[in-house]
Amino acid sequence: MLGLMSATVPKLYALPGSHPCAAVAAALELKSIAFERVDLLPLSQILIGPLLYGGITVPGMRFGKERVVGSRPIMRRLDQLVAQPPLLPQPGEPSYARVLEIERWGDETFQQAPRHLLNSGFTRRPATMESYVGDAKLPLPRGLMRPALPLTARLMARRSGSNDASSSADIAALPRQLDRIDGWIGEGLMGGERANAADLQIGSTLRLLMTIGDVRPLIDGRPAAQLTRYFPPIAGEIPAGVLPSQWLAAPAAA
Ligand SMILES: N[C@@H](CCC(=O)N[C@@H](CS)C(=O)NCC(=O)O)C(=O)O
Repeated sequence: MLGLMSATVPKLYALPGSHPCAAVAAALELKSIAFERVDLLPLSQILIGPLLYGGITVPGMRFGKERVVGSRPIMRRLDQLVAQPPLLPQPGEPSYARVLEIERWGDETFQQAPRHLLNSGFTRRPATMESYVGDAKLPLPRGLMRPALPLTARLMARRSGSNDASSSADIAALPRQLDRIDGWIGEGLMGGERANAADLQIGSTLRLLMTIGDVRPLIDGRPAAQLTRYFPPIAGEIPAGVLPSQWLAAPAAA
């Protein structure tokens, strides 16, 4: 086990609510790897991430002196460090390349949707951002962070390229994306008894999307919604009615 290989407990650098961080945390739990989670303040990772773990986005990890940045590189490293249970099918299996490709899509494409939609919710109602902190231990008391929430929300939106156009396009694209995910579950590539890397990547995104009251009804009841079962309950809520109702007209008609 990892404890025998390294004297120091691996550290996961994260942001509260972050979905790729949740995917990595679930993989660590699945493999019974003890780790220390360090929650950063939003945007602080740009300054201190390079020093702490060698990157400017989370998740980042340190295994002793080794630093790994990004949910997919971390998943690959975890499989090297602790083989069981594996996060991917065996390389010889036909599903191997498909699961890797679904995971890549989950990281490069699907991951952006909650980012844009949360940023749209936070800029409209900055107080909702605090609900995502849950019981995370942050380096500043919440009372001190509160006055900075409106500016933080605007800066996060700018950094992610989130605006009304990107968010309404993400909602419009969601039904077809969910059809794809339901299809992969139907093919047996995802949704098994034990999560694989694609389940963790996409399930964490769905779980975060389902904290947005206006979006949740689009996912509820679909097979895709079952992928959230690999995760503990999430803190945070943007109540229904915060996002403009016209954004929901296209998916409702579909
Ligand atoms: N696709 C990358 C994305 C990482 C990413 O963008 N993480 C967000 C949090 S969910 C972040 O660090 N955002 C801050 C920023 O870009 O400044 C991964 O899965 O590791």
